Amino acid sequence: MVRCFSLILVAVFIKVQLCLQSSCAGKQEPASQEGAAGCGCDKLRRAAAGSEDPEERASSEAAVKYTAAGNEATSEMVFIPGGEFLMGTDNPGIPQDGEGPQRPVHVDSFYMDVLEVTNQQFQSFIEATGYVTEAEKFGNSFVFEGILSEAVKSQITQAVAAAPWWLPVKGANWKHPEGQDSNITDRLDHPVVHVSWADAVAFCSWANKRLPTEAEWEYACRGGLRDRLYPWGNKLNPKGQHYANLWQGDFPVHNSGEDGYVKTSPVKSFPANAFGLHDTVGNVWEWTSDWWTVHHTTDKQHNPTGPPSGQDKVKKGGSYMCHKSYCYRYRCAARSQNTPDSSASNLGFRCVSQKKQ
Ligand SMILES: [Ca+2]
Ligand SMILES: [Ca+2]
Repeated sequence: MVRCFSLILVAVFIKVQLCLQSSCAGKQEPASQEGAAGCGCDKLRRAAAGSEDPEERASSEAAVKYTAAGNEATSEMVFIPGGEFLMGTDNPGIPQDGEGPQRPVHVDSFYMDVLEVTNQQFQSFIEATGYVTEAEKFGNSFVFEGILSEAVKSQITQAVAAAPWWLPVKGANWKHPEGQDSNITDRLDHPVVHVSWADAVAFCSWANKRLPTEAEWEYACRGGLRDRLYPWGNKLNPKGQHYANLWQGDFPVHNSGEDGYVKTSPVKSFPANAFGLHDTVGNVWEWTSDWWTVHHTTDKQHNPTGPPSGQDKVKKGGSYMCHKSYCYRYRCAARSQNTPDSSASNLGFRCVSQKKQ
């Protein structure tokens, strides 16, 4: 395999910009920035994208084609009682991600999917609507090298400097997560991956739901706990138990799978938080509706929705690829971003609604 050591790699349809900034993990909890090699999943970009407004595209497609609700196919929801919380942190693990400052935010009550949207649910959506995802239109998506077959890897001639574990794989999409020689038949209860922001919006619209704002997602993640790192508290593994599907071992070369999974896990494999939500942190990253910014006011906000426009959308929660040495982002206050047309093997979503579905 030939690896192209340049900052920007142009594949047939893809341009990848690397996460070379020291934007990833520190080794000392919670605020060190040393050893920040870059996890590489926050700058996956498609060169052919950007000619349309993704928000406009997603909402118009959803409005025209996907108004029929498929409620039976979508996740159970739980009531999230509104209230005020402290969003972000004054002790950021990754300051350049805009985790701080800590600020008072009020969110109204809403309902949230208990689980990440699964392959089964996404399949129902596709069958009902004929929707074609962006990864299918582009003909490729990003896959973590460690989960690819040797056959697929042997066909790839380019990768990314400093993050060579991300490979653009021809034919990778939601139903072929590791390329054409893979399928989802044995993981229908796993979270769907390789969905772009617009794909996620289309699914939620079809289900008469929507993506959560970043504030709603973080409020829900915290489960009513104040100023804690994780949805369950401050200890990563209380009493030696794993509470999320993360990476154990030496990233990116060895995943011990100590938590039981080296790739995605079936949703609900780990304990719920106090609101009844599973896998908020870990398993797959989750899209939110907000545009990305690292600048936040400390004035109290009510139902903030983020900047009116931007280049990237906010994603929350980290994934099964997150290890403290590279991507200490499996905390409620942590955040990252991708262009709206990005898709990858560790990025999914869940939906929310003002009304019970
Ligand atoms: Ca794991
Ligand atoms: Ca998650």
